[in-house]
Amino acid sequence: MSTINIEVPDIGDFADVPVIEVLVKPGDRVALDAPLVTLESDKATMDIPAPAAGVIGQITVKVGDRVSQGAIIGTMEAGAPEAATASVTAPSAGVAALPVAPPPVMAVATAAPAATGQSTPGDSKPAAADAAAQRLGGSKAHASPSIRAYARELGVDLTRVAASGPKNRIMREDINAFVKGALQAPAAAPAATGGGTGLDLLPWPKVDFTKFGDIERKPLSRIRKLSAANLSRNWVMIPAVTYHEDADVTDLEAFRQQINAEQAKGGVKLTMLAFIIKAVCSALKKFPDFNSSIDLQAEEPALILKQYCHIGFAADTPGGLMVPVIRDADKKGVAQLAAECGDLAAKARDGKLSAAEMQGACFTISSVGGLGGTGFAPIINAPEVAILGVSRTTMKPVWDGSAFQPRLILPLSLTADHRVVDGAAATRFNAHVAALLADMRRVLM
Ligand code: CAO
Repeated sequence: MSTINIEVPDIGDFADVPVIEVLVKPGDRVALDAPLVTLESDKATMDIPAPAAGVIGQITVKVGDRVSQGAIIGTMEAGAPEAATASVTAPSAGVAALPVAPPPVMAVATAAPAATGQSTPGDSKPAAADAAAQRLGGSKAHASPSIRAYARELGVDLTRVAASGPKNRIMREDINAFVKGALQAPAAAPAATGGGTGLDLLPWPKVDFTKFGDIERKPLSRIRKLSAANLSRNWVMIPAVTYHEDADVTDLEAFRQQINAEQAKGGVKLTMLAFIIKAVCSALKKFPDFNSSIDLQAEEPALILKQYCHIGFAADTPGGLMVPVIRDADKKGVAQLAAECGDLAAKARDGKLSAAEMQGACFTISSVGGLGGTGFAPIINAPEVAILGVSRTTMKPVWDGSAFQPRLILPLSLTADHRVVDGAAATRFNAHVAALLADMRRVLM
C-alpha cells in the first residue's frame, strides 16, 4: 500500500471549476475510477475519478471550492486489498430490476459532441477527461455524472425524481427517497413483472365548460381539499373489496325506541349508531385483524395489532366530511357512546374539532342511514384496514320457514383491505356484526 495524491485530471479546456459535491469521506474504500468529487462549470458537470483502488485518506476540497487540472484534492492509500465492503464503486451500466422505472437509458445524460465541441475518437486526451467530456449536459434532469451513474445502477428514471439540491439539482438522497417511496408503494409492485411503472393515467380532461352553458366557480373548502387527497390515495393504494350483509334490527329498534320513550326528556337519546359502535367493538375483539394497520415500510412487513379500540365515525358537515374519533369505545356504554357521538358531531359541524379528536381511529363507521341508501362502498380510512358503511333500515318480508314476516333490515357494507383481510374473514366479521345487532345480548358473551 502507498499514499498517493488525488489530482484533478485533464478536464479539457475548463479551469477554476466549482466543486458541487463531495462524494466520499476519509476511510471510504473506493474502486478504481469511482467518482470522488463532482465539478460543475457553466457548460458541464464531471466527476473526479479515483486514480486507484484503495482507501481515502483525506479530501481537502469542499463544496464551493474551485479547482483546475493538476490541483490536489486529497490523498488515498492505493492498493488497499479488495474488500467486499467497498462503499463507492465505479459507475456501471448494470441494470437493477427495480419496479420503478423504464430501462436506465432514459436516465443517462446524452452526450452532445457537436454542441459542446468535445472529444472525438482521434483525440489524445486521457481517458478520464474523455469520459468527463462524454457526460456533458443534454438531459432534462439536472444531476451530476455520479448521480446519473447511481440512478442508472438502480434503474431510476431521473426525470421522475424530485430535486432538492441547489438550482434544482438532483442529489443522491433524492434518488434514495424516490426508490424508498417506490418500494413502499404497493401499487408499483405489478411493474416488477414488466408492464407499466405507474398508473400511466390520462391527464385530467381540461374542458371549457362555458362553451356549454353558464357556470359558477366555487372554491373547494380546506376540508374537501384535504379529504380529496386522502380519499384518492386510499382508493388507489388499497386493494379494497366491499361485502354486503343485512342485519335484522327489528328487536333492537323496538328496544331503542322503548328506552328512548322511557327516558322521554332529560336522558340521552340512544341512537342506532351507538349500538352499531358497540357491536363493532365486540366484533373487533373477536376478529383482531380488523383492528390493525399494515406496516409495509419496515424491512419485514407486518401487521400492527392494536390493543385499544378507538372508533371513528363519518360526520357530514357544511365544510365537508370529517371523522371524529371516540376513544376507548369498547369500554363505554351505549348511552355514553350516543352522547359522545352527538357532541363530536356537533363540534364537527361547528368546525370546532381539535386535531386530537380526529386521530388514532382503529376502524371507521360511515352511517348514511339517517339520510337513506340501500348500500354503498365506503373508502377505507388509511391506515385502518376496514370501514363499515351503514344504510337506511327498511321493513322487508323475511321468510321464517313457514311464512313471510315483516322485519326491519339494516344494510351493512363492509369495505376491507384485501392485503389484510380475506373475503371469508370479511364475510364472517360482517355476519357477526349483523348477529350482534339482531340480538345485542350477544355482546355480553
Ligand atoms: N336507518 C333509518 N333511520 C336511521 C338510521 C338508519 N340506519 N340511522 C339513523 N336514522 C334516523 C334516526 O332514527 C333519526 O331519526 P329520528 O330523529 O326520527 O329518531 C335520524 O335518522 C337522525 O339520526 P341520528 O340523529 O341518530 O343521527 P345518526 O346517528 O344517524 O347520524 C351522524 C349521526 C353524525 C353519523 C350523521 O349526522 C351524519 O353526519 N351522517 C352522514 C355520514 C356521512 O356523510 N357518511 C358518508 C361518508 S363517506 O362519503
